[in-house]
Amino acid sequence: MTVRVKIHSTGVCHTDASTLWGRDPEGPGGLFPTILGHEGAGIVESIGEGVTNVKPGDHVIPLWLPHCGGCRACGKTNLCEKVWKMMGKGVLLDGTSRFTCKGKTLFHYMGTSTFSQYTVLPDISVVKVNSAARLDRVCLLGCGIPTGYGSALNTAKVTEGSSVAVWGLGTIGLAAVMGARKANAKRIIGVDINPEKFQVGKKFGCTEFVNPKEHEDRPIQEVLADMTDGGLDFTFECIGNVQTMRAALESLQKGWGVSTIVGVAGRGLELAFPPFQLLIGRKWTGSFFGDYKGEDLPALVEEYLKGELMVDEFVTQELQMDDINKAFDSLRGGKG
Ligand code: CXF
Ligand code: ZN
Repeated sequence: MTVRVKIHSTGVCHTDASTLWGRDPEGPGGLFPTILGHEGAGIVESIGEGVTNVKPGDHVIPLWLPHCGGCRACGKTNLCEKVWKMMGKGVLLDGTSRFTCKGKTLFHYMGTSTFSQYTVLPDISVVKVNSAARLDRVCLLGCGIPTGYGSALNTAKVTEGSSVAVWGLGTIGLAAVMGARKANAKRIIGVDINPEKFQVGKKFGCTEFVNPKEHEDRPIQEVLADMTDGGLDFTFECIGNVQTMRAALESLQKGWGVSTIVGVAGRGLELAFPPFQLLIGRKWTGSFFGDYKGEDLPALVEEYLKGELMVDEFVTQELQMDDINKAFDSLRGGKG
């Protein structure tokens, strides 16, 4: 049961860039030739037989992490067993590809392929959202914003009055900051080596900043421990760097601090750290799509429409499809 969607807008996520640049992380598959893109929004153009969740004309967000709703995992997580089996295979859940170019079959990407005028997806891979919302904004709810926002609200469950540090003030990190603010954290420290990010960080809720480049004489975990009476209640790694993941763990309060890995490390990289860090009760976890399911996205769209969720503020550049490579250049330069 499939749906054809006319894509209106798409964001460019760093995962698209990693795949394009030959540094595909575990997950998407890295198969070429393909149509990249997985952070889109569009309008249902037609539906196949048996489709009941959407109809032509509906505004939808494609889901790169759909779920069947019937397996063991669906009851507990957003990591559906049925979907997981097909992850990275470059085809739809039914094993087919619906794209060709000059007679040659193309691979799908993350089940969505939003860098396209039209895309075909399984019905469980689209969610209907309020048509009052701008599609060139809510496309960002297809990946980056929920990933960061949900890591703070759903995964770590940041508590009121707590202290938080976020490594990496890109889309994911800024969205984690926004989640921490929503949870009424008292202190939210942005950690980034690019001081240009501090201004924007403030807009999203950072109360302080630390630039590790200004503290090269000692480990950043010591700097943060000094600032926070021994350590933070919550830390978030939103870069995907195994060194900063370790620093984020070691910056926690002993006994109760929780560090959440949100950034995606390169394939094959491994973490090394003294297990004593865990013995003394520092806790490590990770967050995939912010622990959201597709069915949660309409509520985020409503939050946006009510002015309670920042989305417009994430947009750094708007380009036409023909100029898409400029978006990748911006990502490469740390500007987008
Ligand atoms: C990624 C995270 C790493 C696995 C594939 C999907 N998330 C979104 O870009
Ligand atoms: Zn993404």
